[in-house]
Amino acid sequence: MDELLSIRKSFQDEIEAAEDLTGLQQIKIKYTGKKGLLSAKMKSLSSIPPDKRPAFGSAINEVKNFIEDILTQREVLLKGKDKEKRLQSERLDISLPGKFIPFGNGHPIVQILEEIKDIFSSMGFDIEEGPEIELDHYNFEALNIPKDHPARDMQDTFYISDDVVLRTHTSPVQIRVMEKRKPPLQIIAPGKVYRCDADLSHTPMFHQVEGLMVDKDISFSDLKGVLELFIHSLFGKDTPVRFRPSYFPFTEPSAEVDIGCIFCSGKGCRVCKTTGWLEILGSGLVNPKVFEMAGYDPGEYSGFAFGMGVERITMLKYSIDDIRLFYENDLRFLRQF
Ligand code: 2NM
Repeated sequence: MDELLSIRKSFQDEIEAAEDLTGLQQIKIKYTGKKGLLSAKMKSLSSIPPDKRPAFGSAINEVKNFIEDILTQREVLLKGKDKEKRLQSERLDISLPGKFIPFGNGHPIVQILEEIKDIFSSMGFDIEEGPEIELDHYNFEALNIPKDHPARDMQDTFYISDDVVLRTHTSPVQIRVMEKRKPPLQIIAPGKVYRCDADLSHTPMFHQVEGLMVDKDISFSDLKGVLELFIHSLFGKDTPVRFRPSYFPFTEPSAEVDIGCIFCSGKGCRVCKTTGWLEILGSGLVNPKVFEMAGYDPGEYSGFAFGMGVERITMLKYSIDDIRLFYENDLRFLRQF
């Protein structure tokens, strides 16, 4: 009985000292294992007098139950502490700022170009492209631009050779499409064009979008409807639009299209030179001579065409006063769009 008490006492001391699950496991084996202290006590039952066996047996069982209860309690406690320790050491600091990934954006000219293309695509226009190095024939001759026209001067056009130029507009794309396809035709030709000119509002390379619609019975009212819808999509549906008579060799009649000045709402300011209007594109009904040269019968077909400068439209839309800002690659400028 004394030995049983001292087993119980030493167990209590050891269990107090056990700091982890490994220590606990060793204690468990030492006391309750097959070759442990309590098993040894059970075996010793046979060597004591039979009349004392029941009392001694139940005393052993009591100590055994006590030890097993404490072991279970301790195990639960240490497992909890263990988990807590792992959670602490594996903890992620989600309050740390993330790695900065710089966002890019399209160049402002590209953004407006895409916006213009989207508007005309939604009206059913196909997008056509062509060469930037162009034959004099497609750039001038087929557009009814006469030999003595100022645009054909060395001063205004980049010549590669006598009959090869950097295109000065994207109209040659439209001539090439007319040669290949029969009407009905509804296309726009966006892209880079080149003119020998440089100041606050001109760069030697700039972007244009030209458009062409050809079918039986296309009239000036079709031109007005398409361009008004385009302008209202790009500048807002309350923007005033006016058509002003003009002249181009490739259209007859021709009209310049103005919008009410977006800076002074038409009252007159420095930007619109007190007129209250801003010119944003040129247009007209395709000259029958142009159709003839492209192989279309002007008696059967009619059409309208138009052209605009993307830089000019972007400058108006964002109040930019110097076209060269687009091509200096200054990120302080480009990041604003
Ligand atoms: C403009 C103004 C008016 C135009 C004409 C043609 C073609 F190929 F059909 F003859 N393409 N683009 C045109 C007409 C361009 O730009 C200010």
